[in-house]
Amino acid sequence: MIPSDTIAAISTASGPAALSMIRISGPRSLEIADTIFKGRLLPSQMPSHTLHLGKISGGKNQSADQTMLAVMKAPHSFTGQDMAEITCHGGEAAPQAVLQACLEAGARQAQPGEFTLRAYLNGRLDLAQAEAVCDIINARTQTAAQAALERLEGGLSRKVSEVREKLIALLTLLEAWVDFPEEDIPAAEFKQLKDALDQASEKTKRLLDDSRASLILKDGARVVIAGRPNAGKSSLFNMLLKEERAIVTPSPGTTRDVLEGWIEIGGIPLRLFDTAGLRETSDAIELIGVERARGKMEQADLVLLVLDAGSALTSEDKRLLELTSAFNRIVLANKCDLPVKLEVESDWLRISSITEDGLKELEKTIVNTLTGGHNWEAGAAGASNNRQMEALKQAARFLNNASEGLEKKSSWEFLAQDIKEAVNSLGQITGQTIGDEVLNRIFEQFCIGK
Ligand SMILES: Nc1nc2c(ncn2[C@@H]2O[C@H](COP(=O)(O)OP(=O)(O)OP(=O)(O)O)[C@@H](O)[C@H]2O)c(=O)[nH]1
Ligand SMILES: [Mg+2]
Repeated sequence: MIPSDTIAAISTASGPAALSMIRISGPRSLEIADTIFKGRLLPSQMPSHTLHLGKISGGKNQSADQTMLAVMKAPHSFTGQDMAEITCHGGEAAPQAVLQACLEAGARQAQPGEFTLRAYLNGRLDLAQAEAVCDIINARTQTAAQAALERLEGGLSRKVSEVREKLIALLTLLEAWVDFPEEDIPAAEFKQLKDALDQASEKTKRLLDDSRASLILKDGARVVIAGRPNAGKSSLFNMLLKEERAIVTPSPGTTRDVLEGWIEIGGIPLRLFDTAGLRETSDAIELIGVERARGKMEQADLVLLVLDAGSALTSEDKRLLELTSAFNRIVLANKCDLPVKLEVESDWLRISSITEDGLKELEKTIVNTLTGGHNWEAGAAGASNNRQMEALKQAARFLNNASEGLEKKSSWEFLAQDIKEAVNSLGQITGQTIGDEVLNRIFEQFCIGK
């Protein structure tokens, strides 16, 4: 299972930088390092987890760079194999020369995510932890990085394994009953089974609830600014982005395409979308914009519905209020710096996209609406991608089937089958029950050198 060749890759991003790092992992790591590193000691003689100054020389004995080399011996390394990490000068030339020296000495260029894959195959990390490595690298806010770190340290895995192990214990209990199919289960055992199933369902549902936070922290909350033309959507977009990104003019129908920008509010990454003003139109280009705006609203985690406080509600506003009532939304009475003619309802927010009045209140309301008032900084270790989410949903479905089966006194075999399926689904999250194809697909998304 664990590859026996030795891989190397530049683990740092390319471009001008003070330093860069090249990583080597595999049984021949130290032998390769011995060939290319010229210092006081040979890497194979260095104690594990020590750092040494020396030069790397390439195939023609040309100096590649002055470097620091760290040795991590198996099994106490990230991958669980012998590893060397060479820190050289940054930029393009030096790291490429060091990598080239590694390859010429017998290492193979690593595929994306191959170091983490080896860590997983060696049992250093489970699959949910391996995915968290990627999430830390891609985190846009400190809170998101913190949540990913919690998953890397086993926060999600522990919760999933706890439910899974209880279910496995339940299966053992059930299997004893399979041998006596005719007998009724005694009341005490029935209650034990029912309680255990209820608890497993409850914990799985809680994990699904926590997943909303994890997913939003990882991928950003999709916040769509919508409203009729000229309400001030693009002005609000620019105000939240703190830059003049969208074109603002006094003529209705200015914005045609959907504009996107990232912001952070209260540690939550937000993907903010400015959209075309929603109205009936015969203009072919505007119509496409209106269709796109509607599409974006359908996928939103939150809609900011902008009304123009300078005029009374129009029929278009009324339609939009009705249309968005089913969404997670905040209604904004914009242009409150002007004389207000709109009847502002108590749960609407008064803002001005010109004077920035109401901005702080709006930011607070956005965070509260998205988090439901919970403190996400405390960390919610739920599923953080669709794969984990689907596995949790599947487990919840099988647990539900099992509970119903128990009530209906289905045969033990059926009951056991549902519980086994739930155990398998949960195992997909941590990787116990997953095929090579899925595994490869997951690690392909990693960057090279990770
Ligand atoms: N006084 C005042 N004017 C505003 C405010 N917000 C926007 N405006 C003005 O209203 C006009 C329209 O603003 P936009 O931000 O382009 O409106 P929009 O909703 O994006 O319009 P479309 O893209 O056409 O749908 C511009 O002249 C803005 O300067 C505000 O809070 N106060
Ligand atoms: Mg606009």
